[in-house]
Amino acid sequence: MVELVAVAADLELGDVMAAYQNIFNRVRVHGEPDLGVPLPRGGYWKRGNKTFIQRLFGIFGEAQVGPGYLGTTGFLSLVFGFAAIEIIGLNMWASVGWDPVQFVRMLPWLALEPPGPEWGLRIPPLNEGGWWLLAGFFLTLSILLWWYRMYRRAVQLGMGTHVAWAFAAAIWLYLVLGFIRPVMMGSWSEAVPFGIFPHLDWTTAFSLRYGNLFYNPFHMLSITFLYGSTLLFAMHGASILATGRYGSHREIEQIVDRGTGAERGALFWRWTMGFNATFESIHRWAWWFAVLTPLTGGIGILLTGTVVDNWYLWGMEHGLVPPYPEVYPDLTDPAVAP
Ligand code: 07D
Repeated sequence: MVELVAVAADLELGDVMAAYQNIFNRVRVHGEPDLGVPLPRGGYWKRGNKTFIQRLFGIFGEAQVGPGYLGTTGFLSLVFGFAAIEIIGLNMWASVGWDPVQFVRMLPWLALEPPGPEWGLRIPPLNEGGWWLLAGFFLTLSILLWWYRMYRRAVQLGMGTHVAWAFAAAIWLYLVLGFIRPVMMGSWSEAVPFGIFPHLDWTTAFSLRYGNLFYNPFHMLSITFLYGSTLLFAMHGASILATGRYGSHREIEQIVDRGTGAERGALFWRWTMGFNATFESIHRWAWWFAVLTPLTGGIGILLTGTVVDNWYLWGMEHGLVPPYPEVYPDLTDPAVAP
């Protein structure tokens, strides 16, 4: 086929290959919808077979939408997620006297706060933090069910469970912030409120209260992996796009051919930085950097207030931070101040 095109256009075969484009095809081929690989039926729900073609999606990704699979855990996860959002939303709406205009105007500032410190780990009345507990419970159930659904879907497809474990790393940080650390501190009031700006305010207040999170080595590590993830993503995305003209995204041919996109990409990085990840290992780099962001972050949050009360003073003690110059009066730990 390629040879025919080359002859017709009076071009060398190499020119045609080099001009290979993977996005800007003039012809869009529509075949039968792809329902996925045949698998033994696993689960109570029937596999969906509804699909449709959305041209716009085809520009960014796969044009075929569906078939989806909801399943029992997916369904229950949506139900509990909806219950959580409902509780959060209605509490916020109640807080502006059920005025729909104020609800929309003030939404970024509205909050559903956890119980006050006087309640410790006890269950307070609904309007004193009980709703927060209930919403948190439903949200956590929803997230855990969604995790199980991801895990099960991967197993059913005979895939590895890497996506589920990466999601688990994020859930770890979520649980540390909203459940594990508050339990260790003996108070729900330590947890994060629901709300757009309120949760950001909580973040700043947390950092200030515990002596500046920048001096927490696990916050440093988490930032390193977060920024590292974006760097790796950019390098990998750029490498594939830059070698797409040699078909580098068609992975299997890359293993057996010389002079392929993959080989050029690898050589490019050896030329420019002396070392290259392989086209397999780059995905392990990416996965680990992403997963280590919330994993190290969760450790940092867990240590705060439990093991270390003031990261600035901790930093001074361990030679990380220079003390303030003599011009300032002696610094007292705000936590032990009267
Ligand atoms: C949050 C957890 C998993 C989320 C899940 C999703 C739903 C949706 C929907 C209800 C992301 C569940 C939710 C399904 C429900 C509805 C509608 C993952 C999360 C499972 N920081 N900082 C980090 C930087 C400062 C502070 C991490 C940078 C200040 C606190 C990251 C800077 C202060 C905490 C990071 C900076 C401060 C963090 C987050 C710069 C005050 C954390 C990693 C340049 C503002 C968290 C150890 C992540 C953490 C965290 C980056 C500055 C406070 C690396 C770049 C000094 C309190 N900060 N930070 O993946 O882990 O989050 O800290 O200034 O708790 Mg920080």
